[in-house]
Amino acid sequence: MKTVYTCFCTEMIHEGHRNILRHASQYGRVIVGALSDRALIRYNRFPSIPQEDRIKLYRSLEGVDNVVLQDDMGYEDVLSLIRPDYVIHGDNWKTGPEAAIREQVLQKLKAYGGELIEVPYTSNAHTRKIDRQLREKLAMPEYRRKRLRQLIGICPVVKAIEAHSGLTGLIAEKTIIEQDGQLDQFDAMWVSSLCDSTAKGKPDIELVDMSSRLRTIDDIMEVTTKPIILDGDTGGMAEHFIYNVRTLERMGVSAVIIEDKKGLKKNSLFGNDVIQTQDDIESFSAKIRAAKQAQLTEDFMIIARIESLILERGMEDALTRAAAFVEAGADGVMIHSRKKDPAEILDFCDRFRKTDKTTPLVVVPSSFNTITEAELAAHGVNIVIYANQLTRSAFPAMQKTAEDILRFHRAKEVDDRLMPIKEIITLIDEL
Ligand code: SPV
Ligand code: MG
Repeated sequence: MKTVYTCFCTEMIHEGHRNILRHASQYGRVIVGALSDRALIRYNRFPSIPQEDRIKLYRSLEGVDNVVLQDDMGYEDVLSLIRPDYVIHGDNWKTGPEAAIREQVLQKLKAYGGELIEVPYTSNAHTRKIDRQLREKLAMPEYRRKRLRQLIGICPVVKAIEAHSGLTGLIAEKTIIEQDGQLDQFDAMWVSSLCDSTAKGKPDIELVDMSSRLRTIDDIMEVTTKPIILDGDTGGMAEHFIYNVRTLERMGVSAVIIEDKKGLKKNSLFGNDVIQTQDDIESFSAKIRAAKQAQLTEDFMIIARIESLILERGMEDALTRAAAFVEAGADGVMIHSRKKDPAEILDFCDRFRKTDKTTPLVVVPSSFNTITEAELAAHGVNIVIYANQLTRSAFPAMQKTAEDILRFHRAKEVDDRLMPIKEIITLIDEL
């Protein structure tokens, strides 16, 4: 008997999936590939039920003979293993980032004489509603909050990009690329104090208060589902920080990173060019301890950011602080540097990992930007934050447009580099 293979990534079955199965069973024995969690998060959306449960769900469906785990978005490995006579898929993958995967499947099938069957993609009010419900579920605080910890468990390295508005949130949420037959996207968002302040035309000195920062987070949350890491600056007074932790948890923020500085905070990238005071270990540890005490969920993370390398206090100081802050209850450590050379960051990571194999490590490669995510992961880094690149790319583009409109007394000359009105209006989802 012939075999037919199809890959599912859903956790709610609708008539589109049933239609695929109905068609498939006309050609032979049906094997369904369940896309693994690891592959799924690179592809379209985060699973809200574990892969074991998705496998069980697919097994229970009429017309399914067998279910296997597909651990890669590309079909190369699974097709080599199963060598099905047919692969069946909806025709929606002919365009968009998935087109490259389709091409790969066609090549592979051609190589051994298999065939691709494409059925018209089912899109109606009911299937669209199910898709929307699945997405909305992920935006709920109880799902969003725990997603960062889940990602740390699944991904070799979690990639976060800066967001400071609904629009930048949408870019973080929706940007997806295809490269060498794989799809990729960001895992999380970083609500940077620098970019949030800059967007409001204010300096990065904890002048933009928590109410305003919460407003920014809410704007981002309204239109996204990915987890949020808040740049909490110094955390302020411990007596205030504990209340803010509760608020952030309730909203569904996944983590707050606070830095071991006190007094008037200046941006770290100034280093010692400005006066910045590091908090002492006891006082910062007490702040962490109080916040961990106040926290109500298991999901939320309080991450301690160490400024010793920024302030040139030395590696030993950084390592001593890291151990002390973990001891005080910190759920992760962020180490920062403004050197172009990543050597001191890597040295810290290696030495930290000698004694601590598990506490998540976070880095922000703004200055040491030659290093890749894979290299950082190889040194034990769990989260890489691209902290300000969206703001730094948008700002000069807007400035140049404004200058050119002034120069030419009309907008025609700038039009070529603008996103068409048609595109910008479709960027925003309507209910
Ligand atoms: C931010 O993005 O606001 C940060 C990272 O705190 S840095 O600007 O590098 O200090
Ligand atoms: Mg900051």
